[in-house]
Amino acid sequence: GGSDAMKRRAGESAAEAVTDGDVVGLGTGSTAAHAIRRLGDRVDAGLDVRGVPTSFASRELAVGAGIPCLDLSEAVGLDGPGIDLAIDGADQVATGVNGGGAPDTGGALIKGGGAAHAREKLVDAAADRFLVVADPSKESPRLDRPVPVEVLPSGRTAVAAAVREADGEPTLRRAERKDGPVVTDNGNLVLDCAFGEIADPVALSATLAEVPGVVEHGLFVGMTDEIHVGTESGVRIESV
Ligand code: DER
Repeated sequence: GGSDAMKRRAGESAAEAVTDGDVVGLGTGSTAAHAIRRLGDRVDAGLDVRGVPTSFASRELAVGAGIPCLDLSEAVGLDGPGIDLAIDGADQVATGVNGGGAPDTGGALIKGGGAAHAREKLVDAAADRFLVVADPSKESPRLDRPVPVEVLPSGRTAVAAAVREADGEPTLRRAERKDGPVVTDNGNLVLDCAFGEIADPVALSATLAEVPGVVEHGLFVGMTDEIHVGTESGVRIESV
């Protein structure tokens, strides 16, 4: 959804938040791609920055844009420089505060449309600040899109059964330009799990995380620091 102009405004807005010497997590998807391209322009203009890509695709874009890259294992850990901020897109952003005592879900995300959410979550969580870039079509009072779940191939049917136990409906993600299922950068498969409206993303996140065979799920809860929403007229920046 959302026009490319709005995605571009969001991505470029987040790229402006990067300061000299930063290590930046580079998200995956078409909105984050705008941030990567803008960062490339800023590198050409003399910005000193290093990128930590979240996928094969984002690394390809970063290298093409002239952004020096670090592997996550070089950036975080004892002698690494750390990650100052991460810029990443989302499939859905919760804007509502759940009434009725359910936990506040503001800033909770569904990610994984690009099947990159395992390394995205690693990088986005390791960053001191996590900036989400989106167009208004991604915003919703409650999360209600299917949750992508990366699974070990041999565990796909066991995980599917556990998802059904949790009142979800799992669908193996089929590839388009390849026969058979989508295979992630990590060599795993993806189940898109429909739960309808998700009243308590924190609880569902914990439930999915403990299912054996789940490599990573696309609920990002309690991680968002800022949301840059590209609009028709400009950018709306929300602090979470
Ligand atoms: O896979 C992801 O989580 C991406 O961030 C992605 O789903 C968002 O994609 P888009 O920016 O191309 O809409």
